Amino acid sequence: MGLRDVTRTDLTLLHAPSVYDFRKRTMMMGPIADAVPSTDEFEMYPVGLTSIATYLGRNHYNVRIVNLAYRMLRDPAFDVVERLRGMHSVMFGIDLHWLPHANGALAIGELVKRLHPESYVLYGGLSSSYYHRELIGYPFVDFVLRGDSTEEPCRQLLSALRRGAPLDTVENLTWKKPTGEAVVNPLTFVPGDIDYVNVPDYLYAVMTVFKYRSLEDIAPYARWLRHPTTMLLGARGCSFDCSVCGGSASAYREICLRSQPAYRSPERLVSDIRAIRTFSRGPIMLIHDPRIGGMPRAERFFVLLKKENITNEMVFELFSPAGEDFFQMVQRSVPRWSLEISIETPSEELRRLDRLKFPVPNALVEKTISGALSHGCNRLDLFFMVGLPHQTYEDVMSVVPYCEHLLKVNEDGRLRFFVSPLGPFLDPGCQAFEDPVLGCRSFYRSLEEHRKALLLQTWRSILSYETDAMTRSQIIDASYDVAAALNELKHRHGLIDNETFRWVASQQKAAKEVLRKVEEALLLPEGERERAIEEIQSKVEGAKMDTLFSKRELDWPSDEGLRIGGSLLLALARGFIREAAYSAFRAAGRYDTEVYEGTRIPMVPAQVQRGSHPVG
Ligand code: B12
Ligand code: SF4
Repeated sequence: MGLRDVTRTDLTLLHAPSVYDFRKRTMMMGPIADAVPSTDEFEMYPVGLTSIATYLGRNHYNVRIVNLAYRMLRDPAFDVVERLRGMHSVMFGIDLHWLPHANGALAIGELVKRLHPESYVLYGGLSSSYYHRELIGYPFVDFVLRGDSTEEPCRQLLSALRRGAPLDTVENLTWKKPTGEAVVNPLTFVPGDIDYVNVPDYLYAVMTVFKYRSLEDIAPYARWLRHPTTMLLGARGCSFDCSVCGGSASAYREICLRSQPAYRSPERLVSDIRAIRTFSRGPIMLIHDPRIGGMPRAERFFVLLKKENITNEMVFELFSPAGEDFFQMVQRSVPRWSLEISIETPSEELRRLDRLKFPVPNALVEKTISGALSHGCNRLDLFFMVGLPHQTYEDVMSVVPYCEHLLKVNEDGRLRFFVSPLGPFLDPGCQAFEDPVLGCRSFYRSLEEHRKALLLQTWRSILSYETDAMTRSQIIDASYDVAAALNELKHRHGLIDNETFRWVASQQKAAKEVLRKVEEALLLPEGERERAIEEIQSKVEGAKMDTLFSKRELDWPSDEGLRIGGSLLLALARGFIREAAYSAFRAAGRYDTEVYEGTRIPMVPAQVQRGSHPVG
């Protein structure tokens, strides 16, 4: 043991862009990322990378996160190969959580193995868990860690590798023997709650900015420094079962063997807020409806919130109607709060057929909206979706008169509307992917098919499914048409200014035009095709953003930015002392001191878990 052990990186976690060579390719992916903070390269990494890093740190492993996607977006000259060549790590972990990373995540893994054949390559995340058997078949993949909670299995894996111990006791691990034979260890690490770890661990992220003197490696998405929205993870898993969601109760049952969500306790959520407040005045969003873990948990959370006197704007989601009592409780607890509600469609019948949130009459949806606004809700964002099973073009367009109807009684500008298509892929593991009877036909099933699809250059070809009511072309037309009509409605009612209205309208026009031109160019003979594509390349880049609505419309009213003050400096000082102690323990060869001892709720008996996966 010695200096080498102190400085050695045990695990480097890499976040890849959606498509590896996106900077060289002409791609018209469509408005797949309009409703999220990222660009269409999905540069945001899963929050769980911070919890893996922090948990392993507590066990004295040296871990680093590198957001390659963000780096590549920010700097056109950023040389991925050279950067990776210069990194040395016992293991490289790559997240393949969101399937739209199928191309980039696999390409980065292949590259890492080529540059560092002596290092191990590990994958994890929801999509990795779903496709673990297929994934382990790629020659450059050594390990896949399955499930929604991999901090402890990751520790077990590093520990076994360090000691040269057998791998068959590492929980949730898919691996291969030297002969190439795949081994699927049981998925037994399914913790009952998520209090055992800091997730997300923003202070870890801030600390590493100083430790590695690099903000780019850890920045979550391109606009974050100006609009630092942070999130609280209320649960892993969900109690709802929307048929098009790969994070639904049934999908988690299949993929993660989780019988019920793992909640974060109100106490831990409030301590997460305290940590966030050391560096941010910006909005804090709680992922999942605060009520999904039951009313007592929600009530406790709001009681604790009240005691904290939080000045940041709090943003909550609702999955079902709420009444007076609930809104009074929220109003009493926080001075500034907003809501996000995704009813997906104004059609009550579709919500019921597609097993979506708000499976109730519209009257109850409307009562919930008015209730929230009359109890001080700062802003209420209402989301709709295009491309649902059984949803016709007319159903999609009915969003516009419905929004107009809602504006008649909520006209002070706090109610906002957003519509976006489901895509680019139907989530593997969701009911609509697994069972075509529910109204979706998937063009791509395997991981490899999705990887290749991402190279097809246009939204029409990349979109992985059609429904019993709309073809891919109809989904595209409906998306642009409804967005154009909604843009006009918002302008007419003063919800957006002239500049935003004109910008979005011109972006919509440009996007449709460019999509048509790229498709025409792709039909040309070789030689001519490349020339034609090159000519439109700059237009493609310009027509990628804000084609349904402007990303600025999603910014919260009290978007106040970062804060550097005494409490942050104190937290950093504590962090550095902790880091120094971890290094000393590493030098002394002391690892694995804080192993998990919580309760677990395994879903099914071990013999069924082995190889139980539906695909691969
Ligand atoms: C919160 C959330 C978001 C947040 C992201 C927050 C974040 N940075 O993580 C926002 C709103 C930004 C978002 C965006 C998107 N999302 Co989303 N999201 C969710 C949601 C509601 C919860 C996710 C969650 O609970 N995570 C917690 C756990 C599971 O993950 P974690 O703690 O981050 O990581 C643990 C494990 O996943 C694993 N792991 C993850 N990465 C790695 C890497 C390695 C090496 C290892 C070992 C392990 C590992 O270990 C971690 C620690 O234990 C789910 C729905 C659901 N109920 O799951 C959808 C969900 C995950 N999202 C989904 C999708 C499709 C998207 C988008 C692509 C949508 C779009 N077209 O814009 C974008 C992608 C954004 C991007 N990359 O830039 C799908 C994914 C389906 C699939 N298999 O591809 C889901 C399942 C449902 C849905 N349709 O919304 N999302
Ligand atoms: S879309 Fe439905 S199933 Fe998926 S996380 Fe949201 S409420 Fe849960």
